[in-house]
Amino acid sequence: TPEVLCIGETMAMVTPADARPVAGAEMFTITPGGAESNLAQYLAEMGLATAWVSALGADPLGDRILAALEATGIDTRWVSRDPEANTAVYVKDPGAGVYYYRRGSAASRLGPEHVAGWPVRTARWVHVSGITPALSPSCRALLPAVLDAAAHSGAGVSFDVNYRPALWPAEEAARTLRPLADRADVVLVGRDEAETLWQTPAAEDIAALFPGAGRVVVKDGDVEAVEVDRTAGAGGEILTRLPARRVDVVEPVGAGDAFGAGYLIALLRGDAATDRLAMGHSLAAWVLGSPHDNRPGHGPHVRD
Ligand code: KDG
Repeated sequence: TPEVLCIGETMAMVTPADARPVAGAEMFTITPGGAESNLAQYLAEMGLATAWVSALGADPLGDRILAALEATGIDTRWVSRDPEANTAVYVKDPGAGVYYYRRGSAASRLGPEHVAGWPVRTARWVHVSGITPALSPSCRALLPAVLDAAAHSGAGVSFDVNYRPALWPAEEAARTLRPLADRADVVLVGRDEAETLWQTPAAEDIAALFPGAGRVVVKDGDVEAVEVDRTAGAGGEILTRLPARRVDVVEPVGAGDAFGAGYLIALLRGDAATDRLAMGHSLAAWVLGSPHDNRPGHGPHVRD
């Protein structure tokens, strides 16, 4: 049985192999692109029994994603294949941005009725993100069902806010994500995205948005990370801040997932607050210095 479940859509990510613009590039790579499975990969690679749970189309891109994620050690037993929908596609155009082809995808058709079939009750930890509620009305109803199941069994929950402006307007995201995140044990949120969504640039004010969460971790890119910990009870809060390592940033996408993975790996093995943030920074530095969203095997350029 998996110790950690990561739930959310993974797309077939198409990237020009030589970093030329998509319109003129000749060679492309296709790898799994999804915030929750990115995080799951690091956990699996660190030896935690980790399952990624989602839906894929019954198509070759789905086969490819499944094979690539299984090769990293992720348990994919609970991934369903939908014969009536496609695997979503995500195109990264160097210098121009990212393009989603995901409306009506297999994962967007998931809903609360699927949760009973997933091993939430036996898991120690469940990781979800604010991307899921942006995908469809049924996906928006999915996270409350996951949170209910986790609350019932006592599984811990981490929630990465992961605001994706291409998917929905800030006002709607702000209204939807805040009460969901507030039910988590750990909220992971970028300083920038909190400012966009809730106009709160300071870590202390960001933490105050989620009074129900045991720990709020504010990631400020390659500057610093701050953890506000309320788990000691009695209304007390312990604030820990740790500057990030110096990195030559090649491509920032995926650094938030890596940070979250490092933080959770450290939390789950009982490390102290400073070590939790340090582990987050270490994995994030790895990704910041590489053109990839994940795949820690690709060389970093870290200056110490
Ligand atoms: O965190 C990186 C992800 O944003 C990327 O891999 C794709 O999951 C993705 C999304 O929905 O943007």
